[in-house]
Amino acid sequence: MTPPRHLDTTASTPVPDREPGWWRSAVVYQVYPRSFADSDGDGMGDLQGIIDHLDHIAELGADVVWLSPIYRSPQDDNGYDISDYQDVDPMFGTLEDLDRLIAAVHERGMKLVMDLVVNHSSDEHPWFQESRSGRDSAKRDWYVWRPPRPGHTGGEPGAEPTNWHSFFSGSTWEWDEASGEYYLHLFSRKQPDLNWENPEVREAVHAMMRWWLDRGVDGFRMDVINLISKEFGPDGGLPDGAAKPGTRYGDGSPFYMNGPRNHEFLHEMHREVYADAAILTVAETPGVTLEHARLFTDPARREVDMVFQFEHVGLDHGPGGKWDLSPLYLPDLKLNLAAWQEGLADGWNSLYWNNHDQPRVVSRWGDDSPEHRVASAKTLGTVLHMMRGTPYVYQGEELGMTNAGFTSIEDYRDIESLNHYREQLEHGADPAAVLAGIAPVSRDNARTPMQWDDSPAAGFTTGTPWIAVNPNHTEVNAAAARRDPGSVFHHYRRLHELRHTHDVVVDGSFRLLLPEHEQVFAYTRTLAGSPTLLVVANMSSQPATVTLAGLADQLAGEVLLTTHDDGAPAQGEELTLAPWESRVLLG
Ligand code: TEU
Repeated sequence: MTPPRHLDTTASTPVPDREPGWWRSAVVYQVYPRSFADSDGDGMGDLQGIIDHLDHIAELGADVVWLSPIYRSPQDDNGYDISDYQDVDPMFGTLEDLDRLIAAVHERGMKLVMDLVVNHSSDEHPWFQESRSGRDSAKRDWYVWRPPRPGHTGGEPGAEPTNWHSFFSGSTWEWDEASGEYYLHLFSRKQPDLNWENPEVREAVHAMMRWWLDRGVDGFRMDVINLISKEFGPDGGLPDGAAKPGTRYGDGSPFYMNGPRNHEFLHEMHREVYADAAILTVAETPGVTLEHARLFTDPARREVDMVFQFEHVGLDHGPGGKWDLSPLYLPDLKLNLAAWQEGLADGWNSLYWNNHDQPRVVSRWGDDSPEHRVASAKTLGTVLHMMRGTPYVYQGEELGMTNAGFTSIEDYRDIESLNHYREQLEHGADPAAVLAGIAPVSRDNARTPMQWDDSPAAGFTTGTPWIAVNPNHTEVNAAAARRDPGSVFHHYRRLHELRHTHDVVVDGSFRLLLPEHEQVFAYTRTLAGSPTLLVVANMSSQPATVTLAGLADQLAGEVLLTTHDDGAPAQGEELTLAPWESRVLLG
């Protein structure tokens, strides 16, 4: 048995001990501060709001709180554009509030992980301000500055040093008239990329990270950390990417994703910052391959503990990419997740459906109709949480919160959605069609306020929320879920309990069953000295019948968790499941 997760809170030190590998049996809860809870009525979540609601997270049985950025920021990308890495933005509170939050998290036996956003800073960071002051600035080389394309005049379309398309639309290059060069920004023009080739940049980042560890934080979630090493040519040049159909841009990702010095930079960070700290490090790595993930997470290489991979959340992207969602084909999802389970069998996975960048999973791959919302949210939770790896729960996922249902561009706040809309309209696209593409996938689906109760602003604020509250908060809210033993909340709580009490959930090896089945997701977890864990889940809104050869004992085994108390008993190796019914069995 793994030891109890929650430490004795009466112990004299509120700082939890950190045993090496403690995160293997941990569940992480992600808080998106601006949308979690507002304590002062300005319509924006804040640190005191988080402190006020920590018991919700503790009751859910989470071990770790990951805070999306609360640093000083112009908020061009909701805090992923940082102008001071060592201060709290006044809209969220003060450093003292953060110290109180860290203490309050520790008092509850939990740990705190900070977001680390160092692929880029804000253009309002003093480092960048100094860098842009002139070509001879001492910090010029802290960012990526390049002259216009030969034969072109700076600032004119086509003069950009490369044809790369930004994650947030438009070029990745911004012309700086005053100093006569372009700077690189893979995201918005207010998020200039730091130049990791420069050792001073790396040392400044390491020093900042050490400062946070001294302040008591227990880990880092490293934003797009596999984009930090760009593939510069011998002369410092960067190549054009393959043309992106329908745009005047190219795909630069082969020249900045999992780049040549990426592993070296993370190994160096490990050595300089956390070699002896036993913190949790999770690298956010869009476009990561299994091969690179193995390298990032191999303990012997001393880089990071785990990565967020993106393959599974790209499976429903159509030919037009993320704005062109198509229905998920379940066997694709099963095979993909199984490949990661098996591929990282000697390493470690992170497990997630949701975060602040993804649409709500119950709307995306579940069924958010009144009839099936609760069961599908529970079943999605079950198939994810019974896999091997560290599960991440995004605020509101434990309530089965749904997509926003926005119908007007005025409702949206996210820079990615708004820039995409503008770029498409500039190209003559039909506004209604662009909106229809944005609605199911916009990051704002995840960012509507946390639904605490059925009051007008869902208990999120007494003021006007910065983004609209989902009207379904009258039904879908934490107060109601906590009262109802059949709620998604209590189901997630039990999933976390299973991880904390059954070694097979933490360490068992994974085997996918019925890979081709288009409705049912089934797998086993096996561990020497433990009965076999069997997960069978109907991932559809129709009943499903399966035959699980050789698993009659497990099908008749102990029911650890189910979505339907009235489920039909198995007949030998055959089982019929109601829509969105799932069972976790031990036998
Ligand atoms: O996201 C990186 C990322 O690649 C995507 O998930 C991104 O959000 C976008 O949707 C791609 O289409 C991280 C953060 O999680 C995100 O919130 C930031 O906007 C981004 O980095 C830049 O810091």
